[in-house]
Amino acid sequence: MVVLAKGELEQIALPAVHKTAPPLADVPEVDLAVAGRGSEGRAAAARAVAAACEEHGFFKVTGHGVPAELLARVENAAAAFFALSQRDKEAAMSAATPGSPFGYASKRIGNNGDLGWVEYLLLGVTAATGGPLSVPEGVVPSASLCSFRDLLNEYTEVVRRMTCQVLELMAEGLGMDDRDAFTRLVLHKESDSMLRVNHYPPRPELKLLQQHGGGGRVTGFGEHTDPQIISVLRSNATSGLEIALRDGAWVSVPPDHTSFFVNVGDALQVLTNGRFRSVRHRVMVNSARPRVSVIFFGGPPPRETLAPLPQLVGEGGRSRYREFTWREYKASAYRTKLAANRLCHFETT
Ligand code: GA4
Repeated sequence: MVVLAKGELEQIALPAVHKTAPPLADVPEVDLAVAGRGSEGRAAAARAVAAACEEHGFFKVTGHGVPAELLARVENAAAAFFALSQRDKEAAMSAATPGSPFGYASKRIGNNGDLGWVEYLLLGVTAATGGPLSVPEGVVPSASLCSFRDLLNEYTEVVRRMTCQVLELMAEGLGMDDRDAFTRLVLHKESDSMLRVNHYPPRPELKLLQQHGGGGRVTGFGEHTDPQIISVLRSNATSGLEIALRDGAWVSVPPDHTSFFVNVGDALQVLTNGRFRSVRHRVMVNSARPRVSVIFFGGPPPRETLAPLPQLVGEGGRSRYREFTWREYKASAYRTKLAANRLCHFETT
């Protein structure tokens, strides 16, 4: 643990990681433009998606068609939001969407004492909660915040569509007859999907610690798997994301602000009976540059029953997970610490 900063909320011991993670040399890549060009391109893309989900639970998406201009607008609006005073951010977003855990928060992650060098916005983006922001009077110009929320809504709709293309490729890559088995859950009007905007401020003093051979690495967001079906992340050009390989070794993911990165979540590991791997990942703080990331989490409706899909268990095959609802899984996940293995409580014996 290292204590890095002064000030009331900042006098917290942040989890430190000492070993530098080497870069992942061959990040699996799927080009959606190629997938759109004829049946051979599509079949190849579907195979590549499935292979990446089996090996890492992680891959990069290029040729996604999301306009660079939209990505830049979201990045700039997020930077402008996080540049507001602490008081303004807290006040402006406390009413973002009623009910925990939505809104603005700093350093505290979840409800069970996890801390990270990060501030973030967490928004429900289901049909029911994706409404406009309510801004307390006299805090910040309401027009700018409302347009920020509008922009995030616009971004969400575009990314949700792209996410569904990826989910279809996953189903095809698994050889499923029902190509919509995953998209149906994320497109459902009660789908429990979320958008997260993270800001990891730089820590210039880490450079000095590193030069003196000390543990100059601070955790922005501690290691965890995502509970949902799929997470689709886009960040600025600052490094920080790391994933754990099958053997538990950590590797860093070279940033690419023109692409998206996809994580398999716990729910998809269950639906595929463990064939796809929910990837353990974390974010380390950069010493020189702020990192801003925006993540769309595609989740099922709360009442949806999750269990390995029969076609993926096969006749006479063993189901590795018992049946449960997304509501049940989410409640259980929110009672855990970030690094916990959440799925083990749902495994069959
Ligand atoms: C990880 C994925 C999403 O960011 C998130 C996170 C949530 C939170 O930040 O409040 C959790 C975390 C995430 C997993 C376990 C619980 C819940 C923090 C935590 C300790 C919004 C989500 O759905 O699960």
